[in-house]
Amino acid sequence: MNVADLPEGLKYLPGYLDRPAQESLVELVRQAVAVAPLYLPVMPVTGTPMSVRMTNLGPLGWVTDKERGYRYQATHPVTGNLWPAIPEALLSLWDAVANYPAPPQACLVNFYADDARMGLHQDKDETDLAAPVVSISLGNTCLFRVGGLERRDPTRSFKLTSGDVVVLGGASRLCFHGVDRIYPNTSTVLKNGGRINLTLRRVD
Ligand code: MD3
Ligand code: FE
Repeated sequence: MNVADLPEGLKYLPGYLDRPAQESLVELVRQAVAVAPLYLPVMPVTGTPMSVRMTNLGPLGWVTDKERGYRYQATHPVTGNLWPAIPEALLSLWDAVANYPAPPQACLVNFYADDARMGLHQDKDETDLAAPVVSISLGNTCLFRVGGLERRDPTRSFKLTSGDVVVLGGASRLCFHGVDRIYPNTSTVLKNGGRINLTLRRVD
């Protein structure tokens, strides 16, 4: 994969977080999941479950269900409680890489078991599309795929490893993307395997 082939506005920062920084983020995620448990999101209309489990941090969280579909809301769909705050370490990471004058409003936490994947999709449930999405990978390596603005556009694949950060700004913000597979036993950051992806977002 040649970095010159990446979409305009996609900034790939391999190894941005060192091992201690990765470990402390994992601990913060553990603490958050203890009060805002991972849940299994389902597709709108059909109710088909996804394979990635999710929770959120921050004033707004991305949720989906059969009846009401994809949306952002202030409360956890199972507990009904407000989402936990976005930790300071993630707010300062955003400040360092996002080049955006306001803080993130949502941090979506995706947990991939080693057999989970995420189909090709666009992130367009946010009103503020001028703000980038910042993605942080922890745990096992994944094969990530990014295409263009149309589903049929050609795609490029690259691996995201623990500690990598990707900033999706500019034209890349609306590119189709997905996670084709997780490579088991490629990291020791998560004791029981799998992969965590954190995405920091502006919503409105
Ligand atoms: C490219 N997550 O949560 S992160 C998602 O690894 C999502 O869990 C994947 O796609 C994951 O919506 C990919 C990298 C990413 C995030 C947002 C993007 C890539 C993106 C938005 C536009 C283009
Ligand atoms: Fe996405």
